[in-house]
Formats: sequence, structure tokens, C-alpha cells
Amino acid sequence: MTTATLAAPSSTLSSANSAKTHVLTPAQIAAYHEHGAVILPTAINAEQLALLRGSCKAAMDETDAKMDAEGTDVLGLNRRNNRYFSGQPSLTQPQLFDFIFSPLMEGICRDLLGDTVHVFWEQYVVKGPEGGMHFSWHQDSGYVSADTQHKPYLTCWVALDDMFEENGTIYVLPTSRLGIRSRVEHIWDKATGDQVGYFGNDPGDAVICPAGSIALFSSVTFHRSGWNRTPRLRRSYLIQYSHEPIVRPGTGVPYGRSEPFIVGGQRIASRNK
Ligand SMILES: O=C(O)CCC(=O)C(=O)O
Repeated sequence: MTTATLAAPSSTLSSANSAKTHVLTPAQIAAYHEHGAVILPTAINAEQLALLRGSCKAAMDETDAKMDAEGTDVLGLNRRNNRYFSGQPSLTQPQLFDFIFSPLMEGICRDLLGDTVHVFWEQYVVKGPEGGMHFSWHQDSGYVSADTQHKPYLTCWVALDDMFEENGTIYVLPTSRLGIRSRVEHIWDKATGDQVGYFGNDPGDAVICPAGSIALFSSVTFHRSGWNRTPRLRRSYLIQYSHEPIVRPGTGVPYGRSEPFIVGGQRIASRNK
């Protein structure tokens, strides 16, 4: 499968931002279940793109401040001026709720997860210019401990810049090609801090798309991203929605966050700015 076959005709998204129910076509929903991923080109509008871009710098500054406080340039997956994973930015920048709980995201969640949906995680992923580091092959579920039972959840990866191989876009390995549809054990790479779960030769399908596109993939779909070899930042924003609260075994403590969004088919308007 190529990126072209993962992609939806853009015309199908023309009314996405006002959709109350279906955002995806039946063919896109089927593709998601068959391949573990589907791409919606130019799915968000200019206002939403500006909103997401607008908060990105502040999120990076927060990550820098955490590194400052710990007197380090490497914190978890973060490397100063090089690679940023700025987690849960909406908790300090509530304007992001407008996007997280937007009709567009509601429609996507209804189409792919059904009538019970929780916000599980969100983050900016930024690669610095001229060498922003790659990110290793993984399933997002590989970052959830093996003893935490959970149904595969949904990652919505929003391209905030035009994405291509030179600036370190993501590569997706369709589940239909790999034949793996459940979490596998990952190995921690001490040098990068990454969890790594695939060691084969398949390079995956590069997601080459304009800013504002969304790649939707399951938490058991393998993906990676490349180096940024351009002189500009490469920014993405991702939100993960789960079927259920995902909690640390024996503690009741959520792994990420567990905010009800849709419960029993009813949208819970729980977050206002
Ligand atoms: O490089 C990216 O934008 C993707 C990062 C990623 O794969 C992840 O956060 O799970």
C-alpha cells in the first residue's frame, strides 16, 4: 500500500468541520480497520491550523523550562533545540480544547471508536532544523506498559507543516502488510530514549501531505519518523482518544489522562476554555 492508497479524496472532507456524525466515508473507515491507518489530506481549516501552530512555541518553551529546572538538555524523549515531545499542552493552554473537542474530532472519534470515547493524551512533536532527530519504529501502545490491558486506541497526527521525507515526516507500516494487530514487546534504546518494537527491513509508507492533514492510526500500527534535514522546524500535534480510561494496574491512576468526551453516544461538553 502506498500513501496514495491511504489517502482520502479531499472532497470527502469538505463538510468535516460541521459534521455532527460522520466525517469519514465508509471506505475510509474500512481502510482504517484493514490497514490500521488512513490519511485525511487538508482536513483542518486555516483557523484551526493557526490555533495549533500558535500554541506550539509555548509548549516547546515549557519543555525547555522543565529541562532548565533539571539542569539538562535531555529529558525523556526531548533534546533541547532538536526534538520535542511536549505533553498535554492543553492543560496550560486551554484554547486547544476548541480543537480537541471540535465537531471534526468528535466525528472522527465516532466513526473510528464508536459511542464511548475518552481523551487519553495529546502532545506536540517538533523536530529542530538541520538535524532534528528521527523517532524509532514503535506502536503507541508500546509506550503503555505490557501489564496495562487496553483496547487499541486512536492516534490523530496533525501535520502543522507540509510533510515530506526531507523534513522528517512519519512512515506508517500498514497492519495489513505486517500482519501484526496487537501490542508487541518493545525494547528501550538507551541512546535515544525511544521504545523500539520493529527491527525488519520494511521502510513503511512515507506520509507526504500538506499542512493541516491528519493521519489517523491505531495504537498497534507501527510507525516511525525521519530526520529533519531542512532549515525549518517540522511540527506536528497529536491527540489520542481511547475507548476506555487506561489506568495503571492496581492503582486506578490514569496512564495519561482520562477525560470523557463521548459517553453512551452522548457528547460530554466537559471542557470549556
Ligand atoms: O514525529 C512525529 O511527529 C511522530 C511522533 C510519534 O510517532 C509519536 O509521538 O508517537
